[in-house]
Amino acid sequence: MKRISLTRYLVEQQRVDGHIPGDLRLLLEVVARACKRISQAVNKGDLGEVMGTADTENVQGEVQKKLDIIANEVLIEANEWGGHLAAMASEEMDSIYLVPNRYPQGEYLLMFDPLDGSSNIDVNVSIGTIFSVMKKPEGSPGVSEADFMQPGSQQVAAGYCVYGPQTTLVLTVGDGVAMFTLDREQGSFVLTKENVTIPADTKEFAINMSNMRHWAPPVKRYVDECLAGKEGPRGKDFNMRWVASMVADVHRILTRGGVFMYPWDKRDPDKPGKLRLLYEANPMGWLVEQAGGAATNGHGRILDITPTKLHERVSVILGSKNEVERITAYHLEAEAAK
Ligand code: P6P
Repeated sequence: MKRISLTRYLVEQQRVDGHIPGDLRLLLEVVARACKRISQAVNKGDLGEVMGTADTENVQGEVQKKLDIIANEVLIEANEWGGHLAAMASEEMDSIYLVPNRYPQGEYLLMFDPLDGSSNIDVNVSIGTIFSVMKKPEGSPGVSEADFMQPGSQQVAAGYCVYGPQTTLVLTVGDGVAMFTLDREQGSFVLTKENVTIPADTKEFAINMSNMRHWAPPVKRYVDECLAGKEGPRGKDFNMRWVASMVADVHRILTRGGVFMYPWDKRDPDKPGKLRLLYEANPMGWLVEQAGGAATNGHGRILDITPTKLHERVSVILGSKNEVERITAYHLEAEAAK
């Protein structure tokens, strides 16, 4: 493949396809540069005094890793002065971050999980940054949390950067999914895959099996059928994977298919799920849809959900279209039977 940089890909999306305005292109280049810096910090490991936990908790009540805080600060500092953003929201911050008055205000809202999967940091397993971009609603005076309460279908860009054996940025601006691998010698992201497609069928599912006794019946039914293998109703054997890092699990699904589930379970019945809608499920859901897959909460399309709060959680079932549709059908059958 001819070596096309992320910058050239975005310029072509702007100039040739008229797909993205210049401001959005510049914003995405800033996010990519921030991911490069996060990758450098992550890759230092114990050599960089960035490992281990900070003595703080985030809004989710989770103990923050030092790298969670570093990644959050890198994204804030890289983006606040550029003039493309009205505000940012992060898993690591209770409320939205308004662009300081000393900088020009822009029209975009940037949401991110600065370092997802951080329980894997200390054991050297892939982690990543997830980001989502929307436009601030027209005409709304100033900017507030209410401006972020838009369904995921309103995203104008979404992606993640996985810090694994390679550092790879995966991006959609609504024209399919492209993957860019970081060339450390050049210091630039190089296009290595485009028009990424998820096979509609799969033999691989991803779920944390230790929660089996807490699942709703439709999820249990689906997983039991997978475990029954070729002798069971599915007539084929399945494989299971669970990295406990959504970025790594979704990257595998974009690369070779599969289905990822973090469903509601009865451990915390009032919570719709563990994962967050604005900066995990929405960006990953759009990427998967753009690659021909599907993403639901078991009842309906994730990207159709209008959030009511910044850190809203959601049940997530995404990946190979035929499998997601099967699991969703089991949920709808169970509801109809009530
Ligand atoms: P569990 C990471 O903490 C995360 O938010 C996702 O990246 C991942 O898929 C999930 O939680 C793992 O959760 O309960 O298996 O540790």
